Amino acid sequence: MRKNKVILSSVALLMAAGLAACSTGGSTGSTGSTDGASGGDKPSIAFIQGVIGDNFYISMECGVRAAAEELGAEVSVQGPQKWDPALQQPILSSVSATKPGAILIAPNDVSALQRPLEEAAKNSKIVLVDTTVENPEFAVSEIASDNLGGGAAAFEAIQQLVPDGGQVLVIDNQPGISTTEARVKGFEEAVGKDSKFEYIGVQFAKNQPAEAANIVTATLQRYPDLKAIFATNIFSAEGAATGIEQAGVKGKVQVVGFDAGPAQVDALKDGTVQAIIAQQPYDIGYQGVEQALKSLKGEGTEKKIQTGFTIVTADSLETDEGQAALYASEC
Ligand code: T6T
Repeated sequence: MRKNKVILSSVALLMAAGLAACSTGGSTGSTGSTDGASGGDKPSIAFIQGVIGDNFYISMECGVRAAAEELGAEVSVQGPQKWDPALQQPILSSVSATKPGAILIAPNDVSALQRPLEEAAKNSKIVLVDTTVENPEFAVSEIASDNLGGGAAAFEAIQQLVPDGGQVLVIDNQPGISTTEARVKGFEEAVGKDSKFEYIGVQFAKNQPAEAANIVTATLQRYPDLKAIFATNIFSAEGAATGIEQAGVKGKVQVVGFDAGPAQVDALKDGTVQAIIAQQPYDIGYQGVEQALKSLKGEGTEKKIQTGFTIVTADSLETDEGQAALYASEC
């Protein structure tokens, strides 16, 4: 597997990271075995995504499947249709009822999934991948990007894109998500230290691109001098790009988005978005399986693993490193 590393880069700098080739086929939805702790000869691992159809979790699934194939585990993959704890919770309950050896999960909410996960931990080893909960002490491992650092890096990118400063907006998913809240916090701490910038606040698009596009339109009416937007995940960034396009302010308002799905890449190519922050979902998934298997063998696990990110711009997009950092659409 590829080595995990933290990369705090400037917009101009792009370092190696990203997505290695995925191993086996299979899209999101329920696949593979969920038949108890043994999974036949191999241990069974259930991966519950934050939401299906999100290239970040598709890439993570590729890492999960590759590790399972290399290290010997049966895998099932499923997730909610929408980012919604009320939809994810029943999936967790039904998966837990089958008593898989381990569950890898990206919880949709820091508090709503706390108790259900504590219950599930009575049947299975729990590895938190990407997001976490308020008190993750039941988990054998937590693996996530440096989200706080990623938020700060997003602001550094904006500083370089808008050296004279001005008004900046953040578009987030919704409150209660550990990852994107940390990105917002990292961004807010950084913007608060630069008096050239006026932070006009965070708005929530609920993982809906159309909502994010509306936020851009409404914000531009109120703040016609808006200089930059930080969009904290795939769907906020996708919608921010649409809003910029619709308002005819491409290149006038700079956009930095988290994640590197195909829509972000298209937006980078056409100049609607100036920089994207690619996480390492493949590595998170791969390492999630490694930690789960260690725990099932009674070996010690790493309680917390932090993975890095790569800032990709139009200039670095076509480099090998830029291409390697992009998310997968299938394994
Ligand atoms: O940004 C990722 C993930 O890290 C976050 O927790 C939720 O949104 C994504 O899946 C991207 O859509």
